[in-house]
Order: sequence, then C-alpha cells, then structure tokens
Amino acid sequence: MKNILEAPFVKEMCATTANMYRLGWDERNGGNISYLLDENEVAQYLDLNEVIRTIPTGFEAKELIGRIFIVTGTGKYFKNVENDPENNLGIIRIAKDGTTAELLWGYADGGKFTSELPAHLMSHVARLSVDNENRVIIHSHPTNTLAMNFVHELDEKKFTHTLWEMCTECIVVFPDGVGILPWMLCGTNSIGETTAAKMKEFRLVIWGMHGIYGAGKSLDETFGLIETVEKAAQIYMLTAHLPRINTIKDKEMKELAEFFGVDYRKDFLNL
Ligand code: 2HA
Ligand code: ZN
Repeated sequence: MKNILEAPFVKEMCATTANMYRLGWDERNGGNISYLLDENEVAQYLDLNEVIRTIPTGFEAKELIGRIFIVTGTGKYFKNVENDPENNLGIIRIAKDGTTAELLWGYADGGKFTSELPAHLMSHVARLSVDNENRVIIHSHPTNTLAMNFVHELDEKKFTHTLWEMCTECIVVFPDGVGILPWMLCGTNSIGETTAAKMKEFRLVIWGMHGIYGAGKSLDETFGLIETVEKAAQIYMLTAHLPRINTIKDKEMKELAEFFGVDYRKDFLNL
C-alpha cells in the first residue's frame, strides 16, 4: 500500500487550500472543498474494506452511493490543512443507504466533514447530471467578490455582465455566467437544494453576501473559475467609484465568445 500523504489528490488538496488561504479568501474556518475520487486510485493507498467509523450525513444522496470523496473538515482552517492533512481532511464513501458516510481516512481527531456537505453533495449530483466529468465543488469567501455583493445588484444577468466587462477573458472562462442566490441560512439542506438547482445551469453560484460555489473537472479548473471571477470583481471594486472612460463592448464580448467557440449566455449580453 502506498503512503496516502503522497497521494496526488491529498497533495492537491493541501496546495489548493494553502493557495486560497494566502489569497485571503478563506479566513478561519471559511470555505470547504469536496473532490470526487477514483476508487481504483484510492485503493492504491487505502484498504477500501476498512471503515474507521460511520457518520450520518442528514440527507439522502442515492445517486452517490459507493462514491468516494475527499472533503475538508468542519471547523477546520484552510490555513492548517497543508501541515496536518490527517486532522483537517477526510476521505468518505457514501454507504449503501445513501445517508451515511463511511470514513476511510482522516478526521483523525474525531472530527467530521464540512457543515456544507449537503450543498456539496447535492451540487455534485446536479453537475454530474449535466457533465459526467465533474469532480470538484469548492466553496470560498473571496474578498472582492464578496465586496461586490454589497454594492452591485444581485441579478444574474447584470452581475455576470459586469464581471464579463472587467476582464477580456471572462466570457471565455465562464460563458455560462454566474448564478445568484439571495442571502440564505447556510449549513442547511435547504441551501443545498437551492444551490444544486442553480448548479444545473451554472458552474458558479454566488451565495448572496456570503461567498461563492464553483464546480469543475479538477481542482485546478474549479480554482481557476473562482480566481477569474475574483479578479474581475477586484477590477470592478477598484474602478466602480471612478468615471468609466473605456469599456469592453457587448459586440466585442460576442466576438471573443465566437472566436474561442464557447457556448455563452446570449441573453446576458445586450445586443
Ligand atoms: O465552513 O464557509 O459556509 C465554513 C463556511 C460555511
Ligand atoms: Zn461559507
């Protein structure tokens, strides 16, 4: 059996959480990540018949029975993952009943998965229904994206349009735009269901005045999506109070989307 601490998926979780912490997006226990793993890959590092303990999830995820995820721990700090993965991360498998998580590794101090597991697992189900290669869900509190929530209308078309206008590459990176939920109580099945419903249409979903959810095929791709939104939001926050002299025009955004061959939200442009 290979050393789990050397597994690429553990190292990637360490690198991603460390990057996000240093970018200032994940203060204290803010943010959480879940990453769907390949069973055969995990079997090189862990005995899949050895369940350390079982933890109820509080909801049913029939579509994910038998699936294995690495997930950040509840109450844990992104700041600490890199130096202590075994306490701050866990590898869980959704048991045959669909409502129990079987712990295969991690949460060594008796902890458990993030309180946002409902939003994560329901989002995995939603994304997998439209893209069977989706593996990652990331939740984070990126500073400028959050700041923008307080000064910009929380309307999906208007918010996406503003972000697209801020960086030339935005419409190419997230042509599907950004979904938005109003402020809601977090950590509940209800916000999980609402997030997942949006995730059928968008890979990025803003939780009003809280943070953002991103979905993708890999940690890199999902991180990159959030990073691009955050960069656009930063440009917006640096310029929103200044007279706008130049702007990327809607016909230029259309030109970009067509040149790069992306399927973009045409109804989010004003042409
Ligand atoms: O896990 O970010 O939304 C901490 C959070 C909850
Ligand atoms: Zn949060």
